[in-house]
Amino acid sequence: MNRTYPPVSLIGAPTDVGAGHRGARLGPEALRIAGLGEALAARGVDVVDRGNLDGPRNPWQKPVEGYRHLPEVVTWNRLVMDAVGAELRAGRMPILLGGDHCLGLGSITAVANYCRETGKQLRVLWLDAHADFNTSQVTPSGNIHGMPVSCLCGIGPQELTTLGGPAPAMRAEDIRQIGIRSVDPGEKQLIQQHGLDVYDMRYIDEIGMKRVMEEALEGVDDNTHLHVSFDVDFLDPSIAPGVGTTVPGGPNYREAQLVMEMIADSGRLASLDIVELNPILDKRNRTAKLSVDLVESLFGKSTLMRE
Ligand code: 4U7
Ligand code: MN
Ligand code: MN
Ligand code: MN
Repeated sequence: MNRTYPPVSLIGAPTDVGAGHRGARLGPEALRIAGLGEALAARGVDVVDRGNLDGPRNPWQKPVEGYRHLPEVVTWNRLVMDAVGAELRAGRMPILLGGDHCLGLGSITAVANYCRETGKQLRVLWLDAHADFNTSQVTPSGNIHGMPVSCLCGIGPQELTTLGGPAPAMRAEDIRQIGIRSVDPGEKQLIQQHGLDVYDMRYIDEIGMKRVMEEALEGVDDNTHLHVSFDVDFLDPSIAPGVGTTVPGGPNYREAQLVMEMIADSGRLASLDIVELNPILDKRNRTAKLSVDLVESLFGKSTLMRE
């Protein structure tokens, strides 16, 4: 399939304020060194690297009332929301290089507002081992990278739920979560209560990744803005060791490739987050290189010519 892609902007957000390990702040550099920009350019994509956003450092403190580093997380997400929104309005596809997954909040809030302005339908694919649907009441860690999806749905501290305006950024039915295999007890109840569409590993094992992706992409059409939030811990830790929160039993290399290829085939990819890569825990930048490889598939790389 020969598809042309809109121009892409890489935006680095070197954070780990939302995480329980330090090191994800080095993610943007590791992705650059693994050749992300060059790989996209080699696929004929017009790509510009905007460099890194500059936000507060990680004060490395304990949670306060169920949140760790809430003020820093708010500031970073405002910066990300503004940067992502500016690229979208300039007709460019933002690729957010995290950084920890708390940034999904700012990124998707910007995307959701852009969809409102342009009348597009939002569909988020959340590729992750975790559902990231915790609240301050049920979180076992206080780490806000476990809360972006609930905040996007309007559940969470006011500073985060109203980042982009008074209404919640999205509805539970706008998101499909794929690869999930670690959900905390209170989080499980919330997911059920809000009716999130979760394709967990058991479901993937039972019906296979091809059908899972067909279901996740169902209803995606010309008017859809497809946002992919790729938490690298989605991948099985045997192929992706460079993350702070590994969970065994994830998608293997072939399943992950298929996910990306089927998203590419939809032709609707319009924005992307690559988050939670922790180079400190990686082996010879292997997880970063694999991420670049998967992004190439997202941008249409395939073994043979396909119709
Ligand atoms: B990630 C966790 F308890 N659920 O809330 C939590 F298992 O963005 C992990 O998906 C969250 O990597 C992981 O702390 C957040 C934990
Ligand atoms: Mn995540
Ligand atoms: Mn995760
Ligand atoms: Mn993680």
